[in-house]
Amino acid sequence: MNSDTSYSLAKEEYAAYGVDVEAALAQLQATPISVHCWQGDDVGGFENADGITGGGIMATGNYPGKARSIEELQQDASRALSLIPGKHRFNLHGSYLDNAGAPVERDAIEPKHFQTWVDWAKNEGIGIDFNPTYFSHPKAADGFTLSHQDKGIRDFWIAHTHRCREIAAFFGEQLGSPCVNNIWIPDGMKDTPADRLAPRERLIDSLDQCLEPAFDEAHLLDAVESKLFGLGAESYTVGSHEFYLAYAVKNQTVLCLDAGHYHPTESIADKISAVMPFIPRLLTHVSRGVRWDSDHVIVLNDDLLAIARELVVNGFLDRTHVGLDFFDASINRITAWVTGVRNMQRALMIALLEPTDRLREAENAGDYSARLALQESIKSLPFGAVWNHYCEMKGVPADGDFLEPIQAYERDILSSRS
Ligand code: RNT
Ligand code: ZN
Repeated sequence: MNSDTSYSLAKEEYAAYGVDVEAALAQLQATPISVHCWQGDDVGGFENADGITGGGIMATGNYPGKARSIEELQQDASRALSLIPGKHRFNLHGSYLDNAGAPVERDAIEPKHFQTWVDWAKNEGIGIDFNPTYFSHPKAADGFTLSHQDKGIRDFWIAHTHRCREIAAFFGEQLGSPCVNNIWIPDGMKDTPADRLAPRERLIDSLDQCLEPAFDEAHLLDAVESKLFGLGAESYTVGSHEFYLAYAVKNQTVLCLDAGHYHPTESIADKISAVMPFIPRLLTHVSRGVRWDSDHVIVLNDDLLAIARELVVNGFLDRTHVGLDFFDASINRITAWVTGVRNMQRALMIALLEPTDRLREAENAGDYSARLALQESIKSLPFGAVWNHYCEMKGVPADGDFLEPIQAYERDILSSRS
């Protein structure tokens, strides 16, 4: 059966459930995924040659071929984007600057150090998102940044945040689409603190100063991201979930929910409808936690389907920035990107194809048996035929066909990198 026939039959099957497949695909097409740069070089950045990470995040594995320069990272990202249907965004960190070989301190970085990224993004026709980098730095080495006891160190990181907000606004203005600048700090303690409050009070004060200069929302949106624990910060995290939830509600910033930053049986899927009535916008860091790691490549599992469903069926997509956050250095990094981004899109598409009205009708009628039967029946619907049709429409390989071009790229390009 050719793919046109599979697609036509699939459309009929969905129509029988009252689902308009073409409308679903139009919405999928209008939903960019913010693709994180750091999967391409194991969170190393380009401040210096070492690219050593610290601050509780660590990529594990030594698969050959990682990007060693901005040029290589752009080349790899372009290759990945060419195998993903639709137009997306690229999510950079402060440490991915172009310093032309002369180190620039983090409190002195400027838009000009990111001109090469603007040029590349314009060429790709995509927007950029941003993050200050509060890790992998001598002034973060004792585990504290914006909540540090030392005012000098806090001021340094506040200045870094100001520079990053200026850079983010520059991206937003240059690329004609608001840039989300996401604040995540590693601050925390390995063992039981004597004082849990003082660092949090200092963090509130620092954040207030960081966010003090106002920018045009058409250029810059500020986000804050919590965490549960990190490597070496197992007992206490200053910027916990409750802390940032309260901060975002009070200050009406974007709230970032990272799927890997909660207790293992907690899912961010259930948090979405709880926080959205109180915050203006949501940023997701869709990730996959596995035991102590919070950053495995996302797979099409129940957790991912549940997150996508909550964004879609509640009509939250227009207030959500769908970002990803994973980094696996043990496999081909382009395969990691392409598989992860496509999985996010597949999950969104499956949610967009859900006959939600029928599920709600059953629920509102108190008929939970019908709800269960329907929830389970729709799992057999032919979403694969719709997805492969979408890929064809967008001129990218169907599932099963995207690995070969990545293997060719590895042979031709990646294998010559030491
Ligand atoms: C770390 C946070 C943060 C980072 C990136 C690199 O635990 O999830 O989002 O992964 O900024
Ligand atoms: Zn994250």
